[in-house]
Amino acid sequence: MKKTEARIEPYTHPAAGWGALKYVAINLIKEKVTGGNYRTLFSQNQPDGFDCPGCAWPDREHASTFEFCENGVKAVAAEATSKRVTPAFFAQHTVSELMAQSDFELEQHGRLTDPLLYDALSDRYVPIAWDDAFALIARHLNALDDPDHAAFYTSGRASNEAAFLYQLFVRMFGTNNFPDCSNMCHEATSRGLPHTVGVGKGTVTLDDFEHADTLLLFGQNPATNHPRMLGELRECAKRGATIVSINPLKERGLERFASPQHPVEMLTMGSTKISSVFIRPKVGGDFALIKGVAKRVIELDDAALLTGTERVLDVEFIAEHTVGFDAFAADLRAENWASIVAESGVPMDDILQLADIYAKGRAVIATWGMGLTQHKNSVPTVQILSNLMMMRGNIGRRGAGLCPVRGHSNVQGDRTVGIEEQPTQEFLDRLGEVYDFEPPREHGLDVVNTIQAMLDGRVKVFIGLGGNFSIATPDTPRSWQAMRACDLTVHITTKLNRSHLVHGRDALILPTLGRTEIDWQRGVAQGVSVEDSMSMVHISYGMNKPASPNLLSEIAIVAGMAHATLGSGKVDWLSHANDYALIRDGIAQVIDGFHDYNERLKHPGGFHLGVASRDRVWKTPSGKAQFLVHAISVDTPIHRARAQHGERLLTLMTTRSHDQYNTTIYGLDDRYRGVYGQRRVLFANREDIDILGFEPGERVDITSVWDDGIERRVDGFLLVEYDIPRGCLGAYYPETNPLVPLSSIADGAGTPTSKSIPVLLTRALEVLAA
Ligand SMILES: Nc1nc2c(c(=O)[nH]1)N[C@H]1C(S)=C(S)[C@@H](COP(=O)(O)OP(=O)(O)OC[C@H]3O[C@@H](n4cnc5c(=O)[nH]c(N)nc54)[C@H](O)[C@@H]3O)O[C@H]1N2
Ligand SMILES: Nc1nc2c(c(=O)[nH]1)N[C@H]1C(S)=C(S)[C@@H](COP(=O)(O)OP(=O)(O)OC[C@H]3O[C@@H](n4cnc5c(=O)[nH]c(N)nc54)[C@H](O)[C@@H]3O)O[C@H]1N2
Ligand SMILES: [Mo]
Repeated sequence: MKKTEARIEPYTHPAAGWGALKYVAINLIKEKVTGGNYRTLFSQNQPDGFDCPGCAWPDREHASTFEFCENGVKAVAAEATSKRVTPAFFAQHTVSELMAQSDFELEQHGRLTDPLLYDALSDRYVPIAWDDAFALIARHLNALDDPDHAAFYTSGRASNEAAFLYQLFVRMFGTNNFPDCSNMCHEATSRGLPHTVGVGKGTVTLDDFEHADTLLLFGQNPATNHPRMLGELRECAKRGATIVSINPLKERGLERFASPQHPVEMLTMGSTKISSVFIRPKVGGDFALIKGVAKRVIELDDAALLTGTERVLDVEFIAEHTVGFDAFAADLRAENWASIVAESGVPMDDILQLADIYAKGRAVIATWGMGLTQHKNSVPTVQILSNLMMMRGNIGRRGAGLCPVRGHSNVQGDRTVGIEEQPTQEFLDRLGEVYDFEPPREHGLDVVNTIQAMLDGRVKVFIGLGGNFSIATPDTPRSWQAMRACDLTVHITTKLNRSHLVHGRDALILPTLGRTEIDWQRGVAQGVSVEDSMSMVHISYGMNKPASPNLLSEIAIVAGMAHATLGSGKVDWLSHANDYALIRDGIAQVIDGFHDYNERLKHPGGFHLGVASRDRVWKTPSGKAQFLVHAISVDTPIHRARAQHGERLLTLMTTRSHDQYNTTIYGLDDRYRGVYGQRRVLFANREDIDILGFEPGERVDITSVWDDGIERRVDGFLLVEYDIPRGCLGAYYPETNPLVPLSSIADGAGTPTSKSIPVLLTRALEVLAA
């Protein structure tokens, strides 16, 4: 994408609409997508096309109308680019030279074409034959004293088949060390929900959106991150449903939306109002806010009892399906309003308004994203939200339910098929029986613990199935030190990224097919399957010619590593790579819900995997949904830092711009927030800017406040006056990852607290020096 001039210019149009189409066009031209590949855009999310690699939002039956979405088009264009990073490119550039390029520049070089080995003498990557690469991996793995000295990362684009084969290989090798991107993402959901409703997944499907009358959207920016969700919200708004956005920022895309699927709306420059109410907690204030809403629901129910009007609580649901309600209600009654207001940052009137909306709703859906999951108290927050929904029986009923909105297109599926560092004994038993081996029983390492183990010399080999580990992770200097301490780092990848440059003593880049590409095995085009955010499983077939004849599929790479490391005595790895149906047969035997997997994938749109809580079957120890009691925490690192530094201490949340996909930087604009041509910006409230004695437009350095004596700072951020609550700041990830301390994690989930970083600002050193 051409760089735009750096400027700040508030955006005044509806989200999507013409703006989106113009951007889409620019993108396609930028990527110089070759003629034939345009058709891929029209096969996206179609019954016989490929699953969009953009996000995990589901599609309507993989329906007849082409679901046009800017996010998907960018993801597809990025994969279908005609630019190539060949061995000749690496002959021209040393790794040190490439390190000086930005993530945006690295992304622009295009698709990797050949397997590569790092050569320390010349500081360059040089070509290596596939078999030699597999042999090198096997040599390193088999030389370890203990299989736990290796870690196997997964990013959420890997298909069910690739992920299942990968975890089988790794467990046969002997470890449960499966750090994955969910550890940094929706882990609070996956770890928190099982304790209340028994399953760590959402309970709704798209059909429920047709019947909901109230939608509560917590901590999400769908116009950028899940644009197809806006289409669904537009329908809800048109029907008259009440949509509330609960977010410190008033995200533009949640105000008005012009649907690209509806030409009339586009032609008339019309748009649909999405959210009618904006509730704006301070960053990290959701737990207290939801507790306040729940407390108010009890008060409203008390009043109803007195006046003899309809109860606000769903007493039947509570009696039949839940345990722990009395303790929960007693705790809510005892909670004081002053602390709810102070800790949520939401005025009392707004809390009452939200409670009223919730109490009036006959069918309520609660959705949530990273705004809830990347804080220290994220597990209690997800749990109290689930409890709030249980108070009125809003789970397992038409038009109502829990809707965590996942990120990567198959992040949910990867967990389902075994990418899990804390597997259940039941899963391991089944896996061991079906494949005739004794799986490792000890729990493995998540992302943060993997980095710590590398720093301590306990993990020496890192293998990454996709992703960009060294820059997506927190505490960048520590993460880099960790990667560089490894004996071997391996990346299975489509495009060049930072992690390839921050490498171990030996290092391999293994280029793979993207999801848009035809995957030929022995003359038969193979499909792979994925599970979306609403537990629908469907098949995906690539359409494009592979970016290079020397690419292997992820499955073939996993099979190659496994065959070289373990031999094919127990599992015939290579025949699994020749016919993916065999892998699906294995999944069907090991994991519930996948019976007749190959057959059921033939159904257009696939099948629903089944989620017990959706059917009001509670897989908890008591067999009931559980109300859980948690206090509002008033002694967090942020509270302690504020006690020390007073009003100068601010809470930073790190988020996505419109022109990035996680660590992949497509461009330098964030148009709905009015930012162009730059990324090092810091959104701040005007009063805070004034109190600190700065001016908007000045450059500042950001330092985190942590108790381990390590200085964590990033420099030269442009201060932008923004409509954000007092005491809060916003900036983009991954530039701000050096500020997130490795040990700052969500209790009970291990998620880096990338939306709750205590920081101080100082005038930029570069400015002071000038
Ligand atoms: N184009 C694009 N699409 C993507 C991605 C991408 O990078 N680019 N990433 C994918 C992935 S992996 C994921 S996980 C999803 C992420 O999608 P989202 O969950 O939307 O993630 P973010 O953009 O990080 O942050 C979301 C929102 O949280 C709000 N927020 C911050 N702190 C708080 C808080 O304390 N409380 C509340 N209530 N809100 C808060 C922010 O203002 C922001 O609007 O998107 C997926 N889709
Ligand atoms: N500060 C801060 N940090 C965060 C977050 C935040 O909000 N703030 N968000 C967190 C979240 S939600 C997530 S999910 C993680 C993301 O962490 P990751 O999943 O590790 O990162 P991505 O940027 O999605 O990975 C992009 C890379 O994947 C590779 N790739 C793309 N497509 C394919 C494919 O089909 N196959 C293979 N093998 N490789 C492919 C490309 O090389 C590309 O460079 O970051 C987390 N980090
Ligand atoms: Mo994510």
